[in-house]
Amino acid sequence: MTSRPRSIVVLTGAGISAESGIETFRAAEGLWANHHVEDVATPGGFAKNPQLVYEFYNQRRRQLLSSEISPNTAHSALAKFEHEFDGKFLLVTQNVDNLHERAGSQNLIHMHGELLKMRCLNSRLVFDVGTDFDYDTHCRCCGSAGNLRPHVVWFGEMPLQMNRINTALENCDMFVSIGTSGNVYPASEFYQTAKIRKASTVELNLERTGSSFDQHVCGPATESVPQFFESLLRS
Ligand code: BJW
Repeated sequence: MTSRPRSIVVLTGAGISAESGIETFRAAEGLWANHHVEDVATPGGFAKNPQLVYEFYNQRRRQLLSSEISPNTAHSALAKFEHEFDGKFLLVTQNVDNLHERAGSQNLIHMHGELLKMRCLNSRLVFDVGTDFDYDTHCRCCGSAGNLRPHVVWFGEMPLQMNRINTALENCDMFVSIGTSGNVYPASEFYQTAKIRKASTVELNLERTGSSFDQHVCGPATESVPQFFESLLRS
């Protein structure tokens, strides 16, 4: 049994949404299985072939909005924990889906952006989007076509709200990483930032990754996440 912390930061990755039917990135049949990463996840790829990138995200947005996809028990367990916990709680997700908010999570940062948002390249204004869009779509602020891009963070770009995330990491006494391979900086270093202030660090993942957390729990998120957070509430 883990003793109850006063301030918790949780990081989630694609693994938490896998059992909702959304593919992870690096699995053999994952989101990048039929693409070169540099073609669909870099500013250079977008500049070279915007239509390919628009279609990649349009297809994922259509899937997210379909009736097949809904939050699972891991998303719900985090929302329940946040609601019942009497300390500080910040949920940072690398995922661009909206399953955490649909499950009821509130104090949430999408550090790699959101699939249901687009951004104007001129004004940097961000808009909600629930349909396909592409090079020919006219922007709501400047009225021109060719100015809209997915509001996501690609390689070489700065993740969102890093100041807020770092402050929370530096002041937490528990850091929990769920369903992420730990391949992508800066999220891959969050556990080390938390450790500097002696926070306990926990990994919940299907399999153990290379990072050295204080505690590793292996198993599907729909089992490990409800069990871990229920036990924390009872501690
Ligand atoms: C389960 C499960 C189940 C499965 N239950 N678990 C050399 C050159 C150029 C750049 C760099 C370089 N070296 C380092 C960099 C930096 C670079 C980087 O990290 N590159 C590495 C590839 C080397 N990072 C960046 O460029 C970042 N920006 C940056 O560094 O800015 C500078 C800066 C920042 C901060 C301070 C100061 C300076 C930006 C990174 C942006 C990443 N963007 C993407 C795409 C987002 C849009 C989209 O969705 O398409 O984000 S890439 C992709 O990877 C996506 C994910 O959020 C991210 C992480 O993936 P995740 O979630 O870990 O998924 P998987 O598939 O890898 O793993 C799934 C895990 O789940 C596995 O472990 C499974 O076991 C597990 N799992 N089923 C539990 N049921």
